[in-house]
Amino acid sequence: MAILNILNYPDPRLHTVAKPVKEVNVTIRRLIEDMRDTMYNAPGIGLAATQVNQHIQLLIIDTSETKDQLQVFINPKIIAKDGEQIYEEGCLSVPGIYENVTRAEKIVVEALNQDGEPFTLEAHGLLSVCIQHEMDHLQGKVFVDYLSQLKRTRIKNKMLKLKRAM
Ligand code: QAP
Ligand code: CO
Repeated sequence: MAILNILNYPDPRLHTVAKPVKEVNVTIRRLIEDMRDTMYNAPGIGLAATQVNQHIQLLIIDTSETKDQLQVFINPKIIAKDGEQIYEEGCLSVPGIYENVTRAEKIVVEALNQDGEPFTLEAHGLLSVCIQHEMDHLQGKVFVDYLSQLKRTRIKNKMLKLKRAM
């Protein structure tokens, strides 16, 4: 069991674009285990490899109450989206900040699971928001990038101030 370091906004490494995973091997499976421990420890409901400074297309999610329903998405692709929803989002890389973001209500996503097998999933509500939020990380995008310049600057300064106080 290993708890990985989570990059904090405004770390420039959070804007790295992730590369596809070529092979779901033992190295990837070990990273998934460490990301799972890191997410449950935080605690969080979603974590992208980008946030632990691994720039590959891998994300994990568990939106269950019981924290025993881990979902792994490798090389995810959104093949359909529909509708709109507004959700107050947070992020383990932007601790203490929660802001409304508008996203698609329904998505259909294709990905590989931890065994390298392809699957297709239709997601709504929180799970849909979470997948879209984590997939943004793989493109180097953080949810605060959807906010106004003014809000983003305030959040940036707050985060830098917190870091200096540590
Ligand atoms: C992304 O975020 C998400 O500020 C996952 O102090 C969040 O797990 C998608 C967390 C909301 C959809 C809706 C945040 C933990 C966890 C914090 C998280 C904090 C401690 C965030
Ligand atoms: Co996040």
